Amino acid sequence: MLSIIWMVYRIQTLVSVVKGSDKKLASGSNRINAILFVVFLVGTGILMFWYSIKEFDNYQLPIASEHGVVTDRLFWITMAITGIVFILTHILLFIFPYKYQYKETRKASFYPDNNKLEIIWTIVPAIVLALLVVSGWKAWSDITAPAPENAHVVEIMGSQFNWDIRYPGKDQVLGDYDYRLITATNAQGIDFTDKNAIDDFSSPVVVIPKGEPVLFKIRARDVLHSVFAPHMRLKMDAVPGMPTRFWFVPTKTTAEMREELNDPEFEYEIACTEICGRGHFSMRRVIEVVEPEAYQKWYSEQQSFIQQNPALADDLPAEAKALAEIQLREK
Ligand SMILES: [Cu+2]
Repeated sequence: MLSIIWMVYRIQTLVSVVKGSDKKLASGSNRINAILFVVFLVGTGILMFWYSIKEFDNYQLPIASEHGVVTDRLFWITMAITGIVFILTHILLFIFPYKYQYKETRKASFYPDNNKLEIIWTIVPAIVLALLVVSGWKAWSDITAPAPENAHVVEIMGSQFNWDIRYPGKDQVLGDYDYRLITATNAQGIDFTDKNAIDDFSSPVVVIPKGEPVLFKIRARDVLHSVFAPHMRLKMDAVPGMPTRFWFVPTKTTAEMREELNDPEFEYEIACTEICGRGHFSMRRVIEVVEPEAYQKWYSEQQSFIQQNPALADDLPAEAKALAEIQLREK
């Protein structure tokens, strides 16, 4: 097959040599190529707009946190500016090859430089980009500023392939941890010799109150993971050996969002957004946003790790063991 194509090509070349048409600067495909540029522009343009409009609701999830309004506004300002520039430059990029396709009768003019034009197209984008970067930087430093004192703390630890959730318990202080203490029952390596750890508890669902600051303390057990709660506009890497954090204020309860979306099955979720291995896709945790009173009630009803796994108290030093035993009696 290839040799036939090669033969045909050779014959064509020989024929053009005989006819003298090989002296021409452009072949017959010059015009076709020029037209294909326009076809590509229109075709991909239509595809892009069609897809963006069709999938718009999936890109633009309803916002359920205070700072989400700020990040979305920044996103759309950036999108508008870069979008307009993108569309204009691409129209020029593809229309010019068509308009200025090779013609025997036309001669290109020599136009080596224009300082004024170059200054304009350097300074204008520099100013616009500086404004975008500065406003983005300002928003980011506000969002990542230290959490308020009264923030509700939730620890989220990523591992292959799960999120382990820990709450500080009644004392509102998370106990220490150490990776060397990790066992099958103590997956998070909690150090129960620290008295702050005795009342820590775990939950299969991340329950948080509406309208109050929540601080996620994030870490990873093995590889890089990343906490992503799209409705909260929250994304933060979970890095082994380097704790990270993100605080925010949820603005709509799960029930309110269900009503708004007219979807009784709706759940807020945390997904892992760092390709962390084979089970990456399964790293999902539901976030349940409830009214503050319901949160307090739920919080006070939870059983601590020690209450759920009394064996954890066995090897503890006397002081911690005494505290653990008080808890076990309360059970
Ligand atoms: Cu992961």
